[in-house]
Amino acid sequence: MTEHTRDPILVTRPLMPDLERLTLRLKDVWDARWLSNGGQQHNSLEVRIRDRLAVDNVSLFSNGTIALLIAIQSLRLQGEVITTPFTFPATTHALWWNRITPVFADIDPETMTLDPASVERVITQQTSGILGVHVYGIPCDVAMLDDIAEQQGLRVIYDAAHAFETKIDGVGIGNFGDVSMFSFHPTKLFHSGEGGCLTYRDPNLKPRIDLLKNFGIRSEFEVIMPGINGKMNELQAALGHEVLEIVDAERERRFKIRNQYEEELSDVPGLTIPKLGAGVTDSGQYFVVRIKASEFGCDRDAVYHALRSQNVLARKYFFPLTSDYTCYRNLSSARPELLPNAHMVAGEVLCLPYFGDLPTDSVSEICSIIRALARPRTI
Ligand code: T4K
Repeated sequence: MTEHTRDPILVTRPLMPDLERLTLRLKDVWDARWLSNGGQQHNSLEVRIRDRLAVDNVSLFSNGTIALLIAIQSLRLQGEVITTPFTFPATTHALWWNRITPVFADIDPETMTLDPASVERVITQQTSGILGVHVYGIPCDVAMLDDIAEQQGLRVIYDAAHAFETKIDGVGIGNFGDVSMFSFHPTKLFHSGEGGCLTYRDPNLKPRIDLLKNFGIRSEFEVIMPGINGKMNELQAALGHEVLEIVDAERERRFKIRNQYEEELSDVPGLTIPKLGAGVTDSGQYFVVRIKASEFGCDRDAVYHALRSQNVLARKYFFPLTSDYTCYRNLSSARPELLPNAHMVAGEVLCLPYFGDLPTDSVSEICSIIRALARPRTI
């Protein structure tokens, strides 16, 4: 094993708010002696998140995955739901835990999100909904997907785990589809230790969603549906409040890093940096590159290993595809020949270290390692 002289450079580091400020806030929690079940920190954070995401309705959760499970329950989806295989396991698992068969559709080769034409091809009598993912904060083709859903009488859920700051023409990404889920895991730009939320336009969903995350309890002696425990507690919410104070500054720092990466990697043949569509606001969540082996000179895995040998822990989000997991690969929609773009993209992507504290020297070092592997540019 190689001995490294310095600490690993991780793909991300969580935002750590000022400890004294957090302690002051926690003093309020201690004084109230109220730790969960809709406390003051939770309730006030819910309002702040609603304003921040510029949406009409929000429910906070203990993590993003349980929020997604409940989003599916809240819309009473059943049978089959069409989804992308290019995602984190939670997206597909959330369907399975609801006894729904995931039906994989292919992705668009540029945006890496669900391809609406592919979605249309796999709609059947059993289809009840579409579950898209705004992967890396890049929005799905929400206009097309919402349109298909309306025509076919389907519901739409967006996994917006990576998309806290994403907007389309100034409209918060949580306003599309029926329900959107955001993750507040520490690896996310905005976090609450663990946590997440659902956003939705229909205010009538709020009572149902909030009951579902609290065991279905309506009053002391009344349980009206089989709910679960998905509540965000006061310690999470207190942390979330303080992280919210420093999110804007973090985004600015990340954008400087993005600019440096873009400058230092701009002329590498076979390496592309995905571009956002017109009017789309950058979520600041990930910095991803795509390696086309035939032009670059070696494949994505070679780059991954070269970085690793120098203690740079870039990540292959999202390889393998969820359709290739042993639990899903026998589904008829999981056949690789049906998902050519997803397979191509999963073989090309690499998330490079991306967080505000990442020193400029480290960015340069990472870029040098990558450039040294690339085929020399022919003039
Ligand atoms: N949908 C999508 C599309 C998602 O990407 C996710 C989560 C979800 C749904 C589910 O939302 P949650 O239920 O998680 O709220 C990480 C995160 O755990 C996961 O939340 C995230 N997506 C996924 C993309 O990344 P891993 O398995 O890569 O985590 P891990 O432990 O390898 O950490 C990643 C890096 O972050 C490491 O380099 C270490 C660093 N790190 C991590 C933690 C937890 C820190 O520096 N400090 C920390 O506290 O999944």
